[in-house]
Amino acid sequence: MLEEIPLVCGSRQISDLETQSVEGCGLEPRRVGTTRRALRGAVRLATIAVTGMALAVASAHAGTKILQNDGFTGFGSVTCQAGAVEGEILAARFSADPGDYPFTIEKVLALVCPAGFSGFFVVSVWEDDGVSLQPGALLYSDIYQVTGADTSLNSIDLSLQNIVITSGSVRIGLELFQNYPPSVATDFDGTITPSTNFIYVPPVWWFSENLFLTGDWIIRLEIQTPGVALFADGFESGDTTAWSSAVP
Ligand SMILES: [Ca+2]
Repeated sequence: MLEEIPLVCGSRQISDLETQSVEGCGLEPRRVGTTRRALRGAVRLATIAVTGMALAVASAHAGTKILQNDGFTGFGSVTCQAGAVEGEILAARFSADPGDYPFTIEKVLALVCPAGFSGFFVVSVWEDDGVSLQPGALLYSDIYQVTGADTSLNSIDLSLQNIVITSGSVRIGLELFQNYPPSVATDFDGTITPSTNFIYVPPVWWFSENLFLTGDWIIRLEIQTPGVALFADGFESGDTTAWSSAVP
């Protein structure tokens, strides 16, 4: 069972664009003897992007969108889910607008907490039917080192993995590779989107609300959509044959 510890997050205005580097490059995971596929490769490092400003910049790019279930604005309180233990997966599923398909997964963003605590998450991407507790086919999985921060999101770059979603939903999971800390925060806006947030407590998937969580995971997905090619003047087409020079 997860216990909730209130965490004051973003108590100062997030306006500096300073990027924090992740410490511990090249550290080996502490657990030995595992046969996980993820451990055979190098541990990847999540970068830390500044909340708010960084997301605003990202969403301004043509064809790039942020999918999220949480309502965290970058200011105020969140809840750090401190009861999570090794092997549990904190997960969320996302759907895009019809016009956004097919989309490519660019980044997974997550509010890792508490600040200053480093650890390892196995980041997984599954197909998802948008309804079931069980995810669909596993599309990607690898291990990343993360560091908690209360003014920024960890950013996991999957843009080179060529993960394309042609329809339906996608599920993102962050599996703890050690007991808390660190963990992932949920929002504190008093709402939880039903049947969208998950906790996998081996061997069972749960909807978060059925384990008495009351906030959405602050896990987000940056996607590259087909978008619409725009000319510099903002028009979608360069065909001006139907135009008239006559003043109406
Ligand atoms: Ca919420």
